[in-house]
Amino acid sequence: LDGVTLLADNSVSIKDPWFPRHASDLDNCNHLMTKYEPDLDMNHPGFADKEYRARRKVIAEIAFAYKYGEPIPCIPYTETENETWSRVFITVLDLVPKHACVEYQRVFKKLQEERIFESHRIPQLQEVSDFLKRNTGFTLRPAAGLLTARDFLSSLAFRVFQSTQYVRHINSPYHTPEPDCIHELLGHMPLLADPSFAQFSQEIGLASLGASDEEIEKLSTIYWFTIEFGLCKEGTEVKAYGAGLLSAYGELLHALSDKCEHRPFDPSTTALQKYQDQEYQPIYFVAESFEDAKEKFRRWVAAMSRPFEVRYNPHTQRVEVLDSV
Ligand code: NLE
Ligand code: FE2
Repeated sequence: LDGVTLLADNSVSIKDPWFPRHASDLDNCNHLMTKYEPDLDMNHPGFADKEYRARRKVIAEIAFAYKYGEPIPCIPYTETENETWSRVFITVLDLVPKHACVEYQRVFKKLQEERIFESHRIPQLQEVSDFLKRNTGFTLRPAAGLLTARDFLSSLAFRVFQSTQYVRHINSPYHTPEPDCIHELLGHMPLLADPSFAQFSQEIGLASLGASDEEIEKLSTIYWFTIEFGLCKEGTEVKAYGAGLLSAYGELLHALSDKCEHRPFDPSTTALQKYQDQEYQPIYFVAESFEDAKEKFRRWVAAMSRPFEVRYNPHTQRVEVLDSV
C-alpha cells in the first residue's frame, strides 16, 4: 500500500484521524496494557498459582475471540470464584447504605430484586448487559484485561463498557490494583444504569474520539478521579460513587476518613493531578452532583483543540463527525 491508499482507506489525517465510527469498530479497540498480570508481575497474588494463571488464560481467550453483536459467552464460575465474589459482596452490602450515593443504592436494590445480584453466585456479563440496555442503553463487551486509555474511553462514546470477566485471586479479595469482574459488577454496573451518570460517561468517551495523546491523558485522569474514585456531596455528607471505591471496602473507608485529602472537582485542575494505581489514593475529588460535574465537564471539553465535533446516533450506533471550523 502506498501512502495515498492508506489515507483513503483508513482516513488517517490530522484533521480526520482514525477512531471507531460504528460500535462494530470496537472489535479493533482492544489493545491491552501489560500491567499487573499474574504471568508477569511477581507481586501478583496469582503469580505462583499455576491453576489461577491457566484459568486467566481461558477467560482471556473468550475476550480475544469476541466480535460485535455476539452474545457474551457464559462462564461457569468455580466454587472458589463464587466464594471470592461472596466475600466482597457481603462487605459491600454492609457499607452501601451508609457510604454509597443514592443513585448507586437505587440501582443496587433493583439488581437484587431482579436476582442479578445475589451473594452466592457471580452474575454473567450478558444478563447484566441486558439489564443496562433496558435502563440506559449501555451494553458490555468482554475485555481480556486493562485496555489502553484511548481504546477504553472510545467505547464509552457508543455506550459500550469494556468489562473484564476473570475473578481476582481468592487470597486478596478486598483490594486489587487491576480491574476484575467483581470490580466491574459491583463498582461500575449500578451507576451505568443511572441515566445521568450514563450520560456523563458517554460524554467522556465522545470527547476522547480523535483527541491528541495529551488530551487522552487528561481525559483518563478525569475518568480516574470521577468514574473510578469519585466522591460527591449529598446534603452535608460526602458519599462515594467511584467504582474503585465501591468494589473495595478498605479504600472506601479510607476515602471517607481524614487520612486523605478532599478537593472540589474541577476539570481543569483535576485533569492535571498525578495519580498512581498501586495503593489507596491520597487525594479524592468531590463533585457537587452528577449534573454539576457534567456541566463543568462540558464547559471544559468545549475548549479542547479538536477541529471537529462528534455526535452519537443511537439508531445507527454510529458516530457522526461535524465540522466545527
Ligand atoms: N481497587 C479496586 C478493587 O479492588 O476492586 C479495583 C480498581 C480497578 C481500577
Ligand atoms: Fe474500573
